Amino acid sequence: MSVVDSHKLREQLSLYFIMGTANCRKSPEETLKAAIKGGATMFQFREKGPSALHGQALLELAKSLQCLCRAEGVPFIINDDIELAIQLDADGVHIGQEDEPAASIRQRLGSGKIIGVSAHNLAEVQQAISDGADYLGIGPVYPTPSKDDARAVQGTRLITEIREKGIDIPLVGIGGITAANTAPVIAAGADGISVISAIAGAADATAAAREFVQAIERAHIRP
Ligand code: 3NM
Repeated sequence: MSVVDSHKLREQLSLYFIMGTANCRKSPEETLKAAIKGGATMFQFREKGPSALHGQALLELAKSLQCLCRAEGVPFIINDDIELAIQLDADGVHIGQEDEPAASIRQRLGSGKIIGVSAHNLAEVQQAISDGADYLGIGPVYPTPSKDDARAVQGTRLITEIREKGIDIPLVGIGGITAANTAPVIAAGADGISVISAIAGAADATAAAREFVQAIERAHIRP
């Protein structure tokens, strides 16, 4: 059973920034600092790809990003690597469909940790909920440059369907989201949006995050 406060989690999911070294224009630390300064409310460390760090270098970077998050009161979530999350006492983990189910991860992490699951259809959504996921990542909403094995683009259809069925779990839309195309994702019923490239790849990550904050606020006022 999860003891995560879902009201607080919805707020934390508002602007959920994700990145690893491969995604950054500047250093990961500078990029994360800039994104948080601009208003990112949650962070996921996602170290993927051929240039991904391993071993001590991975641990050192994860610790330094966690330290930045702690200083700003932003939850620090680790993608996939449950051992690293346990070692660092991270605030949570995010897993895909290929990973160990949320229920057994919950036992290993202990109570009070956030578990997010990527889901791409209603069956995966229902399974993740019964496994005890705290929040879902639903995507790809738009075409994405950041995930080689992304599923078919699905727009906001699944988010709408989840809410129409009365499923109330906290969730974010992900995949190709920019400040300009944020509004339909929030209007469909997402609590927030998850972003890699539109912030990590921006010349000014603070300005990019600020644009998202404004777009999200506007979308809540005028759905
Ligand atoms: N998961 P960007 S799409 C990490 O569909 C990830 O589950 C997705 O990056 C999914 O903001 C995606 O650059 C990449 O499009 C998101």
